[in-house]
Amino acid sequence: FSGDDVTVIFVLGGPGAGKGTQCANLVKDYGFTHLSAGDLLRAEQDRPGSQFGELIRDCIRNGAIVPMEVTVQLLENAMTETINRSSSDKKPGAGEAKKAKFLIDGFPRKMDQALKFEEAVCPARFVLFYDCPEEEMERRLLERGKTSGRADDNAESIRKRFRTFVETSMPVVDYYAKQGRVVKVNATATPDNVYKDTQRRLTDALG
Ligand code: UP5
Ligand code: MG
Repeated sequence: FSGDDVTVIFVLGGPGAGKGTQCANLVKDYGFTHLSAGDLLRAEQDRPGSQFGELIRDCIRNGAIVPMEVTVQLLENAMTETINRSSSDKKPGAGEAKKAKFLIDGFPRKMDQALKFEEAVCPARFVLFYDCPEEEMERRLLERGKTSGRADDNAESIRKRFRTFVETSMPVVDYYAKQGRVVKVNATATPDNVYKDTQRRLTDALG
């Protein structure tokens, strides 16, 4: 893909910062397609016949990062499917299909993934970064863990996820920040207020 065909925004933030919650709002109001790398990995893990099921399960439980080849391929497939679906939906004579807009949530979490994706798939417009203190994220995840069924919503996995985020994923945010390509939103307020802030910041950034 090229930046002329598609718009990609990376949505980053610590575990439980509210990436998925805010992406759902943006889909509703702005017609983005939301691709959560974590959701795609969980679906691949459960797909009968997947050769990556065990690997993904181990990584997720340990808050470790799945080798990027797997994740980049899943994202690229999902983007292609979305684009093909929207062009086959198009009625003859309806004019050019609207440019596809993707929120890529929870990716890239490691420098090599960022470089690989931008080289092999598509450059990103910018990073939407949700900034939230650990104790608030922990509170949210433990609460969600009561009902989510997610294998990584337990105290031990959460601790590992936080560690991976600080050591491996924050450097990605810092890399984009140095290039002036980060839109930072404080994620501690209520979901509604975080969304209002997101809308304001996004309107500025998209021009
Ligand atoms: N909530 C949300 N916003 C709130 C607010 N403002 N106030 C109060 N509560 C709020 O929200 C989390 C919970 O908090 C929910 O209960 C929500 O209602 C509440 P959510 O919107 O789900 O936050 P999100 O940031 O999406 O949290 P998530 O748990 O999905 O973050 P992670 O980044 O940990 O999870 P992800 O699914 O992206 O990745 C999981 C694992 O997959 C990784 O640890 C890794 O092992 C693997 N992975 C890779 O290996 N590679 C990748 O590229 C991606 C993932
Ligand atoms: Mg999420």
